[in-house]
Amino acid sequence: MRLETFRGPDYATAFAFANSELGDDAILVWSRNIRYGTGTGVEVACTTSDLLSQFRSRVSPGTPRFSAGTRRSDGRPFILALVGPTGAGKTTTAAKLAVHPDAFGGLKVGFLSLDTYRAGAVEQLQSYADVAGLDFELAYDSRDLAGALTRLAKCDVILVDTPGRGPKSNGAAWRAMLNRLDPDETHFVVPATMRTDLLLAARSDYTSMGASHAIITKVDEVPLDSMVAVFAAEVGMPVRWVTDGQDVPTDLREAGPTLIGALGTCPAMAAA
Ligand SMILES: Nc1nc2c(ncn2[C@@H]2O[C@H](COP(=O)(O)OP(=O)(O)OP(=O)(O)O)[C@@H](O)[C@H]2O)c(=O)[nH]1
Ligand SMILES: [Mg+2]
Repeated sequence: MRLETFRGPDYATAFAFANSELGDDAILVWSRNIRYGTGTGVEVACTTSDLLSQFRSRVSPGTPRFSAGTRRSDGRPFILALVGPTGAGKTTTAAKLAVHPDAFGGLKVGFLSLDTYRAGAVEQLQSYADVAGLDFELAYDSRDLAGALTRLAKCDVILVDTPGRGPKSNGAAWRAMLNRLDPDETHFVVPATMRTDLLLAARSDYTSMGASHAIITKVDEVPLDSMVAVFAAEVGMPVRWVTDGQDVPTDLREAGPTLIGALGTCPAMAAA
């Protein structure tokens, strides 16, 4: 969603600028008071109804419908991989997705960890698996994959956890494994606190690895929901879930209600 900002000494003037630039269907997303000249003024961020509906559909991509025993035509479980920068929340989010009722809770979920690099990474996911009574497999290289998939074959969904290393770092082995797994969905896990320039660079790296969706984490660390919505617009990928805290599994939400609700939807002219 492209956002344009307009400034003026008052709302009427700022909205007049918005309407002349974006047309009569300019929609207010957020506004704030600013210094303007020697006094005070307002800044409004607006978009158009077309771009807003694109945003709405992007943050409501629909949950893939699974039922126990549902399989792809080749009989394989649905495979969802989590990729993203170090500390973004991949492992914690995998644990949430496995048991949260708004995600895969109720289905038979197994974990496959490709993160054999960081000390403690295996134990972190294994402990969630133990608590929830879920199958857990580990793969050090591509030769381990066939056995791991066989042992997880009775699962409906396999959640794949990966190391926090971008394509630029030395991680050819796990990227080769991810390629070999050919996940049904690969989610770019990205904290809402990330700087926009770094977000854009990371997004490009991870989409080149096959990321098809994004999960926005740490939205609880951003003061305003509207800022998260603007961040989601910058991410520019389908977003099915956001996370808003460290508690497993409770701090996971469907993205649509959180992000759409955060946007103002009043026509700029009407608000003026
Ligand atoms: N505030 C907040 N913290 C979170 C959230 N999700 C995860 N965390 C915390 O972020 C830290 C890193 O989480 P991990 O799940 O280990 O992140 P990771 O991406 O797996 O990290 P690496 O495997 O080292 O790359 C932990 O302290 C989590 O509790 C969230 O939604 N909000
Ligand atoms: Mg991790």
